[in-house]
Amino acid sequence: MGDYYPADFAARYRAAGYWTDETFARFLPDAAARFGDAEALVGTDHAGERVRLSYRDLDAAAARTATTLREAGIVAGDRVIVQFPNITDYVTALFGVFRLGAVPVFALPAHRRSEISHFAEVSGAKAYLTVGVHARFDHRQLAREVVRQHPLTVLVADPDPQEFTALAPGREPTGPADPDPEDLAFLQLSGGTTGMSKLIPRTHADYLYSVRESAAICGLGPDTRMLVVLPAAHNFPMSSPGILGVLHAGGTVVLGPDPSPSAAFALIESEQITATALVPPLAMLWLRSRPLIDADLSSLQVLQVGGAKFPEEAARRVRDELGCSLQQVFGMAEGLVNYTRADDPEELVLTSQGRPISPDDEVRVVDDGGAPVPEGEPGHLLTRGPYTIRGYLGGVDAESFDTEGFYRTGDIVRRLPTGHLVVEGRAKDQINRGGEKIAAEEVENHLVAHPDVVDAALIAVPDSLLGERSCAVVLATDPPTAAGLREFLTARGVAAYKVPDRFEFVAEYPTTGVGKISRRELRRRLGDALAIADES
Ligand code: OOB
Repeated sequence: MGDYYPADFAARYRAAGYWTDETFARFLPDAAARFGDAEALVGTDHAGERVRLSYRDLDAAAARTATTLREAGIVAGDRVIVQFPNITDYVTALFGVFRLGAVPVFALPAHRRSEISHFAEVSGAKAYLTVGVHARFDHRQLAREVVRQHPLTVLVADPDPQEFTALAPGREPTGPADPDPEDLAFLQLSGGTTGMSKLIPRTHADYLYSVRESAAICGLGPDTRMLVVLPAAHNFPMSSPGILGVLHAGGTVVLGPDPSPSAAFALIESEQITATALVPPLAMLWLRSRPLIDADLSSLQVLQVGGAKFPEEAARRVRDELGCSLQQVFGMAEGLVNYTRADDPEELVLTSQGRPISPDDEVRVVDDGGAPVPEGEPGHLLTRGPYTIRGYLGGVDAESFDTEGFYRTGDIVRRLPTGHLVVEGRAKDQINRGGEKIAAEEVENHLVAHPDVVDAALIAVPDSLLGERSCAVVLATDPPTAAGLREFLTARGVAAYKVPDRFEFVAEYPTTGVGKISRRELRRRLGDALAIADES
């Protein structure tokens, strides 16, 4: 059994019925037994072919993919990096890995050599599952670069896997493994604040509890038809309630490769979609585009928005302009997920980010010194509970967890008397670029590797569409150009969304009392500069 939670807490979560014997190895076999011929998954495969799979078909495809993985040498407990766009091969590969009792490491399609190599190193991954070409980028070339440093077995969902193994269903099925429900099920990625992003160990029992409860809170059932346009491996579309919630409840997952309004609206109409999840910039784009696109969206009952703060003005437009209700979702890959509920008063749905899933989610809102703030006042959000991690992979760090095991989210929130949370800001050194998280230090480390860069600070600047964009404030001897630095970062294999949106070159930094770079002062100065630029 894994030691992911203290024994007394684990016993309590079991006794409360939160943690059960269910595991991801048996997830699809169980769903196939319950839902058989019902439609489970709709989408396109790696070849662009339209695919419709029943629960039975999907389970069979995963069972045969597991055979391919097994023949490639993957066994229970192995870590396997999984990097896919929103295609049906992702789901069969993922459940193939689960079936073997192997442990997926979830990469995003945007990740490049820097990130994939890092995941390989810290997870000790044995294999890497990916596609051939996606969005004009050849993942086989990426794999080739990664395996130079890390000896990974690479399987590629493409008829031409080149020197790698083809990821396709094998001839025979492989039966499900029998992992311990309290053991590691997969590794999720943290948005990160320091260095490279840390890996988040989630267990079968803790995660499946959040999946089941999320599905119940969101009222999912066999009639649910959910469109997934956000990157499918992110925690929000994966489990809040996402792909896993829908498949647990017997509904249909429709994978959309393209979140643009024209593509998504067409799918909503043709697939009779009832629910979908977006980050705020996409929700705002959908709102703006609604009058311009002729599509029948009447099947859509609920739009979930999360990953970053949804501006209230936009929230107020959802019902009238998209003709569906809004659900706000405030979650984190480390655990805690909050939802506004269907029967919440409208004002709470529009102005809060919801309340926790579980009655045993412990929430503390504290001041800088760690003392609780009065109810309704902003403070640091700390949390502990039946599906929130107690430490990252590789051990507890005192910065992220307090002595009682509470996770320091880095978010500043207010808690209302109803238990709903309102996100007011952030204390962590992270940029939230429309839901995509960028750890300032990670990008700064890449920048200071440039021979002309003395020091660098990455800060968030407000943006009307993305909420925030990133700006690198660079101290350099012989200032390189912004274009030169962008190229430098790209050549280092950094994902495009982490490359700063703008660069400012300075001769010195404002410092704090203790001599650290004052990001607040940088933001203020930059804010002034931007305001002046806007006026001119
Ligand atoms: C989700 O997960 P992560 O791990 O990518 O990012 C978590 C962080 C939170 O700590 C917070 O800073 C921010 O993203 N965040 C929000 C938010 N939802 C997430 N900030 C303001 N308002 C919101 N509604 O982003 C995630 C995981 C599961 C479900 C939904 C989102």
